[in-house]
Amino acid sequence: MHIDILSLFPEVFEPMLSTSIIGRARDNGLLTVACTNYRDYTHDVHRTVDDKPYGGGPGMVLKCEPVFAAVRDVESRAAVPPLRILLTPQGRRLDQPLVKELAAAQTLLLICGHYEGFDERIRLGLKPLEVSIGDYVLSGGEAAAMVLVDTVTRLLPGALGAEESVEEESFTDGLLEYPQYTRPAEFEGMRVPDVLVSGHHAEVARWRAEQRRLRTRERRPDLPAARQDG
Ligand code: 9D3
Repeated sequence: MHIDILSLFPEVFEPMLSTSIIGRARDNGLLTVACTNYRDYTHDVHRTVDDKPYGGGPGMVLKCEPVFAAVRDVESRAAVPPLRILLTPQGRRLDQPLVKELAAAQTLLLICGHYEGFDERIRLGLKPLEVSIGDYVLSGGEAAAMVLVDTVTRLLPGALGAEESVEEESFTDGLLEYPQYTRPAEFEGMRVPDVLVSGHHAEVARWRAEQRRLRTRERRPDLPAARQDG
């Protein structure tokens, strides 16, 4: 997969893109990422990317010209037309089914704003899929784009090692994880449950399955998996 990210702060992505699973996916050639600054597509001396809203009101609005120019330039160099994604609080909420849809694309183009809104003609002219990562206010689309890249990368074939893949399986059954412990067997008066220390594999499995059901019902009654009887 190839991902282009357009942003006023392209430098914020590099550390997370070079670390852990995303870094390894890039090293292994499963993923390429390119970050581009809208400011490189301005022509005035102040390199203006935003302006006051028509009709008045607070804040600034991201201008059409640098966004369209950046999108067109990046796409002109792409092998296939990318799936255009606008990161916005008004978008479709990102969840694992949407992540799966996005992971099926060959190329993604992520369009980030910062502080300000987008000129509406960016939506009208570029017809992007609009995506939100949840109902809270971010300072910009960059953190949301990073979340999207992370979640999509995990689904690329070969991105996860064998051990990590098992984890992936257990989340897609819709239940929360069971509690985990490592040594020491007692820490500040808190003991590891006897069943885990027992070495009784069938009982460990039963305890973990039970803990997952209890946790899901207690913490996430909204999840479909919480409604299963038993
Ligand atoms: C408080 C400002 N709001 C009223 C003018 C509008 C607003 C504009 C831009 C609110 C947040 C932002 C910046 N957020 C994003 O660009 C963003 C976002 C988010 O804030 N929450 C969840 N998902 C996303 S995706 C992009």
